[in-house]
Amino acid sequence: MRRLAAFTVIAAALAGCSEPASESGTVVLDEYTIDLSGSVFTGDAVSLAVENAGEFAHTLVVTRRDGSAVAATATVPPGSTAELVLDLEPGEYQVSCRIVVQLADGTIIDHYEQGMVESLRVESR
Ligand SMILES: [Cu+2]
Repeated sequence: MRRLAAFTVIAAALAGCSEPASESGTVVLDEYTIDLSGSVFTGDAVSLAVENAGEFAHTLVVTRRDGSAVAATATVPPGSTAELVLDLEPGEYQVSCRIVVQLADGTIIDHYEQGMVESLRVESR
């Protein structure tokens, strides 16, 4: 918990925010799951620690219900953690991994299709 709080302040400072993020959470990416520490956030800004516990690279993309993206990490290598600070209007969002790879035999592996998609609800205070 103490480590997450420190991350929150640092991430907010890096993003140029005048106030620290008011809520934090963790997201664990794996093959092929997205594990959110909680799906409802109430803060104005939410700092997510996005950990890749898998053996492949993953991303975390936050989209509105119409599919438009509002935030995204860079590609998160296996064993790494990325910080993502969200400042979202109240509403329903989706978080997903957008990695798609084609194997040598032509097989396409779409992480979204494999199950890397979850819902995220932001409520007003
Ligand atoms: Cu992925």
